[in-house]
Amino acid sequence: MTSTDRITLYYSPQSRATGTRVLLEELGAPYDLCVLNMKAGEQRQPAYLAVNPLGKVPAIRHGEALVTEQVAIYIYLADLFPQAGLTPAVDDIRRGPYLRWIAYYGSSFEPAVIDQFMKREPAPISQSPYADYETMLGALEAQLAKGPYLLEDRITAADILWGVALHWTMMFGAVPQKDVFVRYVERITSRPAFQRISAADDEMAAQHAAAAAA
Ligand SMILES: N[C@@H](CCC(=O)N[C@@H](CS)C(=O)NCC(=O)O)C(=O)O
Repeated sequence: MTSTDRITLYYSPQSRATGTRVLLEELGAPYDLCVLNMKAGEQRQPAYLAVNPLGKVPAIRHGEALVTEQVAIYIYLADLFPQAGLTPAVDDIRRGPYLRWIAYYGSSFEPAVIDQFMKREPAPISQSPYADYETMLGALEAQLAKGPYLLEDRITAADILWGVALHWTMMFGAVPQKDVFVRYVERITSRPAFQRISAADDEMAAQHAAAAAA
């Protein structure tokens, strides 16, 4: 499989798939969308459950390879287009920290944010995958304070993941609008790729809402 083979992104606007589309644009990757109207429940239909049994987006297909889970998708795509410069090479000293912060998103940040948003009692610290919400967020804040990016001077795919994620989690009030997060999000969302996809998402989301209501 090569980077010239087109990628299919299973997509729904204003969802966790948005960041993957932004990444594809940043990478200059050739891709097509397979759009699901989640407002109409298409993600729970058998056709899509055959792609991702969880009924969640994003998912990508690249030739025979089907990849679900944002963490895997970001690593896969950024490695596929090394010329875009968004991934440290395997022998780069920054590779470890890069993988660390991408994995941190899925393993620690997401479960913590959902518990926080749902006002759920977290598991005791020794059993929780993320210690506790404040510690989890504090470690991220300390890293971002070194700025301007997660790996300090160099933007990577990890920043697209985190910039987009902090954008929506702050919007929903699941993450506090601390200066360091606000400035970081602004750095990512002001980029042309995010601006383009955000505008396209607004339009697509309005069409989906109208179609679901009809
Ligand atoms: N663990 C998955 C979670 C993806 C996820 O939660 N996607 C949401 C979109 S924001 C979804 O597809 N929700 C549709 C549903 O469950 O009905 C990942 O990181 O890719």
